[in-house]
Amino acid sequence: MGGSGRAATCVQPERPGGLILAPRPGASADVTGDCATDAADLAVLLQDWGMQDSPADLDYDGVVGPADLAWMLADWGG
Ligand SMILES: [Ca+2]
Repeated sequence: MGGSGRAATCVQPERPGGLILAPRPGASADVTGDCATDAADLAVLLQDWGMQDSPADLDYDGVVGPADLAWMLADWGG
């Protein structure tokens, strides 16, 4: 296995270079890359709350906040 820790069947799209305000259609809230949106992803989101340049910035507005939490909860278990 490589150093990424991500399964080959769970490839996340590349993050764009700039900020995108619109949500990603059909995007997963799987922050940890384990192909499931669960407590581990929530832990990362809460740890990075208010931070910039975090993988938990699911809506790409530049900061981890309530919209990202809502996104994650909507994708919970997915
Ligand atoms: Ca965000």
